Amino acid sequence: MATDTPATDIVLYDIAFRQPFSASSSAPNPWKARYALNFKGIPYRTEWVDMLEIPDVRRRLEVPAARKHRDGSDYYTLPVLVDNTTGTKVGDSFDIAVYLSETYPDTGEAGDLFPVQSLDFACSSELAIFAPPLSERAEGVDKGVIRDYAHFNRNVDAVFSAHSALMGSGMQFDPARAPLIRAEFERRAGMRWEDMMVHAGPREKILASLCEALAPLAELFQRDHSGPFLLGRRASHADFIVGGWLRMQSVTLPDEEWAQVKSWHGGVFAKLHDALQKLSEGVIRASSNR
Ligand SMILES: N[C@@H](CCC(=O)N[C@@H](CS)C(=O)NCC(=O)O)C(=O)O
Repeated sequence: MATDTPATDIVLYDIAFRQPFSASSSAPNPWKARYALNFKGIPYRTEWVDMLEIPDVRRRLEVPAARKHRDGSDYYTLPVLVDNTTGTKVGDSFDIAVYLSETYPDTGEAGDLFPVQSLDFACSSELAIFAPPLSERAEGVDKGVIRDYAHFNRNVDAVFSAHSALMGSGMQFDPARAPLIRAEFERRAGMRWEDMMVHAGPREKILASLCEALAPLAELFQRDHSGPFLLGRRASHADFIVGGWLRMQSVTLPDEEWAQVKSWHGGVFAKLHDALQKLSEGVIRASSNR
């Protein structure tokens, strides 16, 4: 596990791909949390965790698994946020955003992470099955606006997860660790890495399907033409939910495919991704020694 300077009381645990970690960092859920932290302007440092060490790290932190594997066993994931100023540990990106909003309501100039807005984006029922479960808290929150964001999170996750074969092959693991990490993915899927890619079908077809599935989401971004965010010039956690997946695509897709994604639907996703560069600085600055 590697630690970035500077030392602060708040630690974000993220997946270490290959060096430099800041450039290869491409797991969408840690990115959602990072954007939320940077939006609030809250100082923190990043702990980079090897993917195969996530279970140990989470057990050591005593943060229960947030997901289950298909065989029912615990699926340990990141991000985890440890806030030593309040003695709180949060093990889910959505819960982290809610925690930051509640614990640091007056921090940052940009305002609340969860402004009221209409987030009526629902993916098709075929894609809905790909949505990873949300945390108990996100499933159960009773506040109207947070519930809307949780619903949005689930639907955005479903669309991108259903097309994750596009990104899987481009994940930039440390070459020394890649065979072990691939073996772990093979164990989970019950098939060889190469077969997973073949099984998913031709890339052009997956790209076309993703483009179509993103059309209603793009429409939401086109409601306010002052852009680049859903609420025009004002960012919110909904933008970070989409932005986390765009970050993954920007790192893992071949250049020509990423260029295609950026050209879809009037370039709304390109504009969002570009605007979020400003909120990526935390990791880039904190990792400048790498
Ligand atoms: N609902 C959780 C999902 C977290 C999640 O699935 N994290 C992925 C990275 S985006 C992970 O840690 N994967 C590790 C693995 O597959 O071993 C959240 O929002 O934090």
